[in-house]
This record gives sequence, structure tokens and C-alpha cells, in this order.
Amino acid sequence: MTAAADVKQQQYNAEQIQVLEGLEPVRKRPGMYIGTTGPRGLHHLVYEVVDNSVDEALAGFCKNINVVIQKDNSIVVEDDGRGMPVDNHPKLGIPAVEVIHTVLHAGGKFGEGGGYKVSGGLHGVGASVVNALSEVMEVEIKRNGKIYRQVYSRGKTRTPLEVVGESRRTGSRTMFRPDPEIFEEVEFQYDVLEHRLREMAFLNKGVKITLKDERDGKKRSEVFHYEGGIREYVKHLNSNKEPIHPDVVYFEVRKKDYEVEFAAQYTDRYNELILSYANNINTTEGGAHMVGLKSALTRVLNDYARRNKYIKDNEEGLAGEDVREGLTAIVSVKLTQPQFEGQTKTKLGNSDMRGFVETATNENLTAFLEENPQQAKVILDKCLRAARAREAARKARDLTRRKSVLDSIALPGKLADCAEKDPALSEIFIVEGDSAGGSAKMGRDRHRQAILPLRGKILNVEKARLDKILNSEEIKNMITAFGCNVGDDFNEDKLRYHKIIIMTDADVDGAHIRTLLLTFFYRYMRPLIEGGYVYIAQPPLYKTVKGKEVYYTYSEREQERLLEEIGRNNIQPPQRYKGLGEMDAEQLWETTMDYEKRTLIQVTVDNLAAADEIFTTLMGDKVPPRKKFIEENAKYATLDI
Ligand code: 0RA
Repeated sequence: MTAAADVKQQQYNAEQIQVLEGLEPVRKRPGMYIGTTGPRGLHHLVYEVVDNSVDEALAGFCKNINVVIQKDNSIVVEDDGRGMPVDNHPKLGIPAVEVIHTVLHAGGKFGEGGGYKVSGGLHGVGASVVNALSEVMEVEIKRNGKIYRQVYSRGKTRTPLEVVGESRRTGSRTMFRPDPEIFEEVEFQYDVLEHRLREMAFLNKGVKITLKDERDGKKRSEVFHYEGGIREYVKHLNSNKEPIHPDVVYFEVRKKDYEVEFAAQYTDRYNELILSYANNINTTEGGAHMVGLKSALTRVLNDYARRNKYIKDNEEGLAGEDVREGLTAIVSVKLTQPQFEGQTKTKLGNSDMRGFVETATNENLTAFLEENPQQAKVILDKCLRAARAREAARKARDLTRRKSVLDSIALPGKLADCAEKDPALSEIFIVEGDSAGGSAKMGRDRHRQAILPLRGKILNVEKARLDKILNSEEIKNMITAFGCNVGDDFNEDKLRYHKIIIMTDADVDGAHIRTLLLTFFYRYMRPLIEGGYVYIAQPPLYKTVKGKEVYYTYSEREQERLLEEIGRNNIQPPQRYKGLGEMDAEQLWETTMDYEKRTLIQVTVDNLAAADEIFTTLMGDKVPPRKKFIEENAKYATLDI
């Protein structure tokens, strides 16, 4: 560094002190800003940076966004927008780009931009937080015929903004490497970025996003670019399902301060998949836009059905669930002042969105039905069938209620219940097969562990409606044992065990039964999964005896490592467990059920769209995609939904 530059840097640092202090809290309590310092928080850094480029694209100034995972696990995000502003900030007296990167919540306050800032991840905290949590961050800006560069690290400015070259283009390029002092794991997962970037491209039609992995042995790249936007998103979600009408219903309505986009298509399925977004954020808790949409759907289909004599004057109308059966839909709103509420801040609070979405849907969906009477007929027939099935299910349920099966205190005969009455302290093992069930009953802690053996495979709920599902003996047993009922009658407060543990063999059949169970929970008892009550037990794969020592290992890799460690001589031939049934009661307790020694995998749903895709693929009708999925994922020991 030259002397002049040195002096400049020192002055610069002096002026900076107040600003620099601004990011210390982020390093002290990263969770407050990015949720977690686990993998989710790590990937969140990328979204923060990409969001800024997407905003530039939505403002109409940028078409291409390139994201690269570099060899050293650093990330580059490059766009062809106007370039971040470099002029000195009037109050702080430092370049605006530096303010963006070193002052908390400074993002998005510069320039007019000609549009509103819409994107912004769940936490919407901006580039300064990424700087605070990166071991190095570098920006390069092409603007005013020049190339500017500045380096930051751990929240601090490392070099002044310098001109490093010339260019006739404009744009911004950001590189950052997450700080290993902050994150438990700094390796990016291509699949995770792929999923979010594809979603961003669907939600912002016309924007071209590329993702490239340059790491050794992982080289991959993809382009996400959808002129049709969420229309193509719906087609993508339905690609493994059978749509019952050819056109995706689509409309877009823009007002001064907000806009709504909607796309939908019915399939021959029984479950609904409606994804809602506000400013590109997946509002999993719904909110005003979702309420407006649902009420318009019910209204429009009922009005159309009556006008066209699908329903007679004296007949009862369609319920909300009838008009949503088999529906795949996306509603995406963009607004200037979003209010996010709810437990996970994913519920849109702005009440005027309700009327706005409702009116837009009323008008446009009515127009679609009027203009496409043949498609309208297919849709109405489907809704009417759903209504009749609902009525049949209600009658069946009333019948079983009177017979006091579901609501009674009569627990299933196969259940070996625990003594504990406090659900928070109780757990239930759903065990594959009567023989393993027998061992589990003998080996368990009777005080707190209940056992429910299942015989063979349970019904595939993906291919049946609730009325048929409720006739299945195995499913009835589970519902009664859990105590919390099912479907719309589900009541979390009545749940009798706060850990529901699926224990199946470590083979293909075991995986299949596990998937059938998870599909049932996901479709009909979703709060169980959302509440974190569902777990998967990990039985061992190998037992190895050497001298007096007995070792259990849970994967091929672990077994290899063990043999390296203890040596391969003088061991009894390792026993590979083919199923839980081969273990006696004591072994099952010791390896899989003992609170101290066991490993349980908690089942979570990060992402509704991804989960729907997995269950549709695994349990649906189309064989080729299922085969492909199983081949691609066979290496993973557990189903990560
Ligand atoms: C505000 C004003 C201007 C550019 C940007 C923001 C901008 C920010 C980012 C972040 C990533 N890429 C970006 N591209 C642009 C400039 C306003 C003007 O030219 O008058």
C-alpha cells in the first residue's frame, strides 16, 4: 500500500468506528438475523445476495443473474443491472456501496429504482449481514465506464473503494466465503440452492438465473428461465400427476401499490397443493391473500355450478374442500409494505390483500369458466364427486363414532400401552411385523414406551379418499392409539404421545412401509409432522463381536471404520441384520430404543412443494419418475423430506 493510501485508510477507519460497531451484534447473535447457524442459515446468505439482484431485475434493469459455487466453497453472485451505487452517502460520507455492506438494514434505501423492493428472504436482512458472517466478501461494480472494487471481512471494511479497471458494461458481482467461526458447516449443497433459485425464476418470470458448481467432483450447472412464470411452476408441480383439463388457469392483476398473480390446474388426485407467496417468500402459514383466494374459489365454482344447473336450487352447495380437491395452485402477491406475522413470520398480515385477491379471482376465474365450458365441466364434475365422497365419509364417520371406534377409549388390542399418562413423557413405537413387535414389547421401558405392531403394508393413502382409508384396520389402530383423530377432526391436544417413532427394517420393504406411514401422516395428520412429533428409529446394520466386546454399527461406512480401528483378525464374522426380527428383546433395547444410546431422526417438512413432489413420486401412479427417484436417492439411508 502506498503511504497516501495508508493515510487514507486510517482516516477512513476512524470515520468508520461508529458504523463498524453496527455489525458486532450480528456476529454475537447470528441466529437473530438468519435464524440458525446450521445449513439453513448458511444457504440463507446466498438468498440475501441473490434477492438484491432479483430486485434489480424486478425494477427492470437486469436480465441475467449468475450464481457460482467456487472450488473453495465461496459463492459468486453476478448480475447485469445498473451496478450498485458508488457515490458518497450524504450523511456518512462514504460510498453508498460501503454503507450497504457495513450498516445494518441499510439495503434498499438508495435511489428510486422505478419499482418497489419486493424480494428479501424470510429475514430480509441484506448484504451487511452476509458481510458480518463472512470471512471475506468482495464486491466488483461496473458503472460509469469503470470497474470498482471493495473488500470486507467479518463486518469490517478491509480496503477503500478503488477503481481497478474500465468497462462499458454495467453490473454487480459479489463474492463471499462464509465464516467457519460462525457456521457449523460451511459446505454449500447444490440441491438446496437449485431448489430456491428455480423457485425464484418461476416467481419472477423472464429473469434468467444460472447456477454453476465448480467444486471438484461436483461439477454441474443449470439455467432457470421461465417466460411463463408461475404457469410453468404449476406444470412443473403437476409433471408427475394427471391433469384433468389442458389449460393452466392464469391471471395477473396489477394496481399501483400491489399485484397478484395466480395459476392453477386440477389433477385426478385427492389432495390439494396451494402454495402462496408474498414478495417471493413462501407464506407457509397463509394469511390474507390465501383467505381471499379460498373464499373466491368456493364462491365462483358454486355460482357457476348453480347458473349452469350442475347444482339444483334445493341442493346443498360445494364446500371449500370440495373445490380444492386435486387442485394445484399458486398465488403470488407483491406489495410495498408486507407485514409478516405468525410463529415463523410466514403469514401475510396485510388485510387489504384479502379483498384484492378475492375480487381479482372472482372476475378472472369466472371469465375462464365462461370461456372454457368444456374444461369447466371436467372441473365441476370433479368437485361434485368430491362433495359426494365427503358426504359418504361423514356418514361412515358418524357410523364408526356411534360404534365408538375412533372416539372411544377402547384402545386397539395389539397396542402395548405405557403406564405414563403425560403425553410429553410418552412415546409410541410403530413396529413393522408381529415378531419384531414381540421383541419390542419385551425389551421396552414399560413405563414410558408403548408399542404398536403393524402387520405388513398399510394402505397407500395417496390412492384413496378418507372414507376408504378409515376402513383400514392398521390405520384405525394408529388413529385410536394416538388419540388425536384425523383429517379435519385432528386435535393436537388429544395426542397421547409426543414421540411417534417409526421402527422398520433397514431394507427396501422397511423403507416402503416407512414411506407409506409418512404419506399418511403428511396427508391426514400433518400437524404431527409440523409439530415435530414424528421420528424414525435407527436400528443397527451390523453386530461385530471381538473377545468380550460387542459393537453395533449403523452404516457400511461406520462398519468399515470399526474394522479399521479394531483390526480384522479374531473377530466373529460380522452379523448383518436383515431385519428387526433377528434381534432379541435385549439387543433391540440396547441398540435402538434405549434413550441414552439410540439415534432418532426427526421428520421435518421444510418445503411443501418438495414434500408433495416426493410423496407424489413415491406413492403416485407414474412408475418411471418413481424408479428414477429411487435410483437417485437409493444412497441416502433416510428419506429427508
Ligand atoms: C439502488 C440504486 C442503484 C442500484 C442498485 C440499488 C443496485 C443494487 C444491487 C445489488 C445487487 N445488484 C444491484 N444492482 C443495483 C443505482 C441507481 C441509479 O443508477 O440511479
